[in-house]
Amino acid sequence: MNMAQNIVAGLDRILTMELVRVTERAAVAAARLRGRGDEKAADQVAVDAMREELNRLAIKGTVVIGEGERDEAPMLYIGEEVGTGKGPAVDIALDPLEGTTICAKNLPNALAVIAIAEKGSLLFAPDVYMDKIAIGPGYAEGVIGIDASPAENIASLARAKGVAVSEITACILDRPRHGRLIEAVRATGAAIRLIGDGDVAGVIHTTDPDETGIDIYLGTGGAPEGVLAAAALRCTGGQMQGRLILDTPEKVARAAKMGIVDPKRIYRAQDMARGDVLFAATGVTDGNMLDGVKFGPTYITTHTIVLRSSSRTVREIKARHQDLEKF
Ligand code: VTB
Repeated sequence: MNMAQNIVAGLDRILTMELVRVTERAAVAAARLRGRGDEKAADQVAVDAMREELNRLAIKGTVVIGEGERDEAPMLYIGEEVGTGKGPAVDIALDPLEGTTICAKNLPNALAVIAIAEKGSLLFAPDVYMDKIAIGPGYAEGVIGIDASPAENIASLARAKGVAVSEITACILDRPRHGRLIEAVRATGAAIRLIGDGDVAGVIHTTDPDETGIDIYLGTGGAPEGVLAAAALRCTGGQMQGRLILDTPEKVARAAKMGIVDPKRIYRAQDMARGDVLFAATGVTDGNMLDGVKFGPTYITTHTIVLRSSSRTVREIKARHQDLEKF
């Protein structure tokens, strides 16, 4: 096969497999610290492992969504150049351990996550909250909207799905700020899956309701996590809308510095992650879609989902690692 065939649209598809190694490595590192009550340590080992593996890739990568600003995060900070430097220029959004608390408590759905896109294609999101709404694929555009009430969105989704409202399940982060949202959803008769953390997984779960039991994601969570979730939805199909919560002049100014001119803008998934996008997530703890890392007597198993937007391919990779030196 020549290179021209290999680079069909946008990113080189070879990178798909490379990304799997990156999230596998971070997930194994974090999994060793599952249930130890030490969020920081679990995050740190995941960051170290992901960075080491990422730096082996033949890319000229820039971290766009990372561990934080340069002064607060020594590794995988926003703006850090990663990869060998010899390869395509790409933007990277990552979270080596999405759900540090989940991992520390050994609860479901902690993930190691990465998304990669052509240079300039990922939203440069400040670390503020984002109001989010998402549903899976197969629905007409406009079935849900961020400015409609929870009752309207749930009724509209139920109609489109052809079920009673009582058969819809919404996923919401369990936070005091969601008190009114939770009340409004409960008043419709729909069910709620309350999650402690991990709204990247929460959004992704809407893409496979038969497997996960989740039809819609609602509520506010981190904006960086919003971009990661949008990257996944670009690959699986589905609809998402997000709006940054810039409720102080300081946040508006911070966002403006990152190039955000309209603080009230509603971003769809395709606005947050444009062009060809690759996305990979490996389970750290057991979850609704992915199994967590398992440590066997002589091997380690990992479960990864890897997605590519230009072909809409969804791959699940269960790996048995027998050379444990690499971890
Ligand atoms: C979510 C969730 C993350 O932050 O984005 C959440 O996905 C939002 O922030 O796992 P609050 O915790 O302040 O509500 C996490 O819980 C942690 O990064």
